[in-house]
Amino acid sequence: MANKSSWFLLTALLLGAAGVYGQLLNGGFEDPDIQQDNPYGDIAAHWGRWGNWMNRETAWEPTQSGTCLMGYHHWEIREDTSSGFYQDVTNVPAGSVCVFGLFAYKDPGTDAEFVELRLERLGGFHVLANRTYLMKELRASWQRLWIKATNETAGIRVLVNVKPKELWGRNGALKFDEAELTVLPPESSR
Ligand SMILES: [Ca+2]
Repeated sequence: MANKSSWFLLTALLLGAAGVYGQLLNGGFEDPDIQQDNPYGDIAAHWGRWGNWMNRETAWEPTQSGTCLMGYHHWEIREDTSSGFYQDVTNVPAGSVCVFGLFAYKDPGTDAEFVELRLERLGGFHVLANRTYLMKELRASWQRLWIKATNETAGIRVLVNVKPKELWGRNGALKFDEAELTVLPPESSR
């Protein structure tokens, strides 16, 4: 009985901690960036992006939440370079177990190479863990993708990278929504 009580207490502490650390901002892509001089609203607030045709969309359906999502216009891509989006999260103690997940939806016929989820050191360019999903692993319905890593230094970057089909004649689109980061801090930080 004591063990059971301890387990409940530990779970409560972890769940509480998960709420305190590492919250992603605008994980559902509902808010546009209004800092930059961009009248289209295709940049999501609190998210960085690179490459072409990775846009916040307000009229694509279905969404997983709200009325907006991040849409990859694979059929529009004219080069073989990747596109993606990322967010730096500062309030994550070093040594935390971090789980980054988001929902993905593959339009029928989409023939991109892959979707890659990454956790990187805060500020990027040092990969802690990555996971690649091929198109055959994705469905024309919302499914949750995820990646887990322990950060070596404080903070973390969550990142989604999409590689288009290598050859000309690209089809389809990918939708992303409801990004979420769960952080379990090390016992020493408590
Ligand atoms: Ca949304």
